[in-house]
Amino acid sequence: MRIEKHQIEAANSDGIARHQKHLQFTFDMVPNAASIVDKLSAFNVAIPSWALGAGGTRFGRFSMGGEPGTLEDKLEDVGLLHALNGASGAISLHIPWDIPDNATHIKAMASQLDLRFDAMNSNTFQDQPHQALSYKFGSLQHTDAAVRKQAIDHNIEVISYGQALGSQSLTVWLADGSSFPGQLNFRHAFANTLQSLEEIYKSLPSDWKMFIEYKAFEPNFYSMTVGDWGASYMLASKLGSKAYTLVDLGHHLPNANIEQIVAILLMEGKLGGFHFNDSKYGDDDLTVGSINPYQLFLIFNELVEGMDARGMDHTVDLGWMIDASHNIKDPLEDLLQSVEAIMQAYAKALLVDTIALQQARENNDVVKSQEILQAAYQTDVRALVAEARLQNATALDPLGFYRSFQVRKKLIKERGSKAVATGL
Ligand SMILES: [Mn+2]
Repeated sequence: MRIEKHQIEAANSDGIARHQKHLQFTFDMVPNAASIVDKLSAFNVAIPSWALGAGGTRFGRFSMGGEPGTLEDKLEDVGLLHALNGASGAISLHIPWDIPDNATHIKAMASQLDLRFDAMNSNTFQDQPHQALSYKFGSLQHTDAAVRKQAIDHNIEVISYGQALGSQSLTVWLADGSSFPGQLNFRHAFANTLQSLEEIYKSLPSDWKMFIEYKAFEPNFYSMTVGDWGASYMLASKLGSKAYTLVDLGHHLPNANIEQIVAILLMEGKLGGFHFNDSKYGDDDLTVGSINPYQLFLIFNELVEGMDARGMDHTVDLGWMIDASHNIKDPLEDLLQSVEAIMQAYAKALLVDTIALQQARENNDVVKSQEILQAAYQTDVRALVAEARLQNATALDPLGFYRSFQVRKKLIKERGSKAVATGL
């Protein structure tokens, strides 16, 4: 199904007077409001193809009905989000869950929906039917060169699928590691991983980036071979200028200072991409901003400051993506909430008084420094985010439109109540 512009315009007319009032108030309070709206309207966050169906846990999975059963359906779902918020104009595909059998057709469909292809994701964390060798004991780290070769070849194949679609990056996340002491020679596992990545890197087109994602624990519970930003940074540095570290918010040990990690990686020119989600206990894959929105703001504060310090373009110089699992909510509603939380954190980071903050820091005025950040964080930026959507001719209230238009009900009618998306 598609949502037409005139349907959105009609719905917007209801709330426009209230919005204008709210916007005027915000413009009066925020000095650089107009430029913030421009930056917000240019900002996009990629939607991963695996987040469009209901996620599951080890214990169960509860389908929403009307889930996208094909790659075309997935594109259509992201197209719906983008039509509503104007900020979801990219999709990140996962191979083998989303093999584009007819790349020309898929590309044409994406361009109709105003979508581009973000990072391609390889999968060596599970075995596929008809796969010759098992990844039970790892992939790029494996003791057996034949298993490593199979995993290398898979990644190279993923690059070629991405090239056909116009993607320009490969994200490598490895489940490799060990679950018991003694199982693994840490040095050999790391060396094998580096050597395997070098093989993949050789096949990376000159205008592509390779993102190396780290994760502290799970599925392995004793050691993860790429377990933290240090390991990822080391691999990215050894590989070369096209390799970068990717930060996933849920992939740290509890209470890690993620904003500091982001700042240091950015300074070194080695932060490549970002996976947004939120968590309470571990890699919980919850809705962005639902548990700790202040941390999200502090991260964005470092992102904006660090990118500006290097003259980077906020919209394209880092890979922005949501990586979450929607277990009990309608995935599309959850994604609308996630994008909204990201836009709000970004907007708040843009209104930090950086000159005053710098001065307060130089004077070691701890109280003033904190006050400056809090003043930005506590500003109500919702009207600015909504105005950015209006500039893009999208919905004033995406979630409200989604519900009143009964999108899920229509999707169930179209695809059936038993339609299940590929993925975990
Ligand atoms: Mn991730």
